[in-house]
Amino acid sequence: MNTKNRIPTAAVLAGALALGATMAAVNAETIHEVQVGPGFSFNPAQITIEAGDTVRWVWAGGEHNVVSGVDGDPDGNFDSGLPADDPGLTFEVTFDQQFLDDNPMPDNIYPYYCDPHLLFGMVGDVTVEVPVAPACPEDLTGSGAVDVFDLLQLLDSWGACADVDDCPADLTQSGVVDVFDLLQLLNAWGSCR
Ligand SMILES: [Cu+2]
Repeated sequence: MNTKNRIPTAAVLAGALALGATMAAVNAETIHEVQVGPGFSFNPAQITIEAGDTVRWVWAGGEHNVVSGVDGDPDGNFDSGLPADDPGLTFEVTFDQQFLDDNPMPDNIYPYYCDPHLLFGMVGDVTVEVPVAPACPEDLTGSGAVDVFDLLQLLDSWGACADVDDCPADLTQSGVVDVFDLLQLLNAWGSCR
C-alpha cells in the first residue's frame, strides 16, 4: 500500500504538470438559456455572460432564427440557419476566448436578430465580460516579485484551505494548497509583469 512512495519524484512532477494543464483547460462554464419566442421576442433579450460561457437559444413557439448582426445585416459571427418553427430546438454558441479572438466586437457586445421578425423588434444581444486576472497572483506578499518569501508563505499554507474564499496561496482555486499551486508559483518565479 506504500507503492505511491516508490514512484520517482520526476514522474510525479511530470504527471502533476500534465494534470495541471488538463485542469486549466477544463474551465467551468455556464450555459445561459435564451427563449426564442413565442411571439416576437427573445427572453431575456439582453444577457451578460463571462468568457467561456455558452448561450443556448431554445425555440418556444413561432418561426424564428438567430442571426448575429444589426438591422438585418448579418455580420457572420453566428447564425442558426433558416427560420424554424420547432419548439424545443436549440442553438448554442460558446463565447470562449477563441471565439472572441475570431469574432472581435466593440466592448464584446454581440447583437443579433430574428430574420423574419426584425421589423417587429425581435432583436437581442450578448455581452461577454472577460475577467481581468490579477497581474501576478503568485506574488502572495505583494512585493512586486515572486520570490522565496512567496514560496515560504505558500508552504506555510500547505494543505486544505480553512476558508476557500480567503486562501490566496490556493492559486489553482482547488480548495487545497498543494503541488499544483507550488508548480504555478515556481513557474511565475521572478519579477511580476
Ligand atoms: Cu422571429
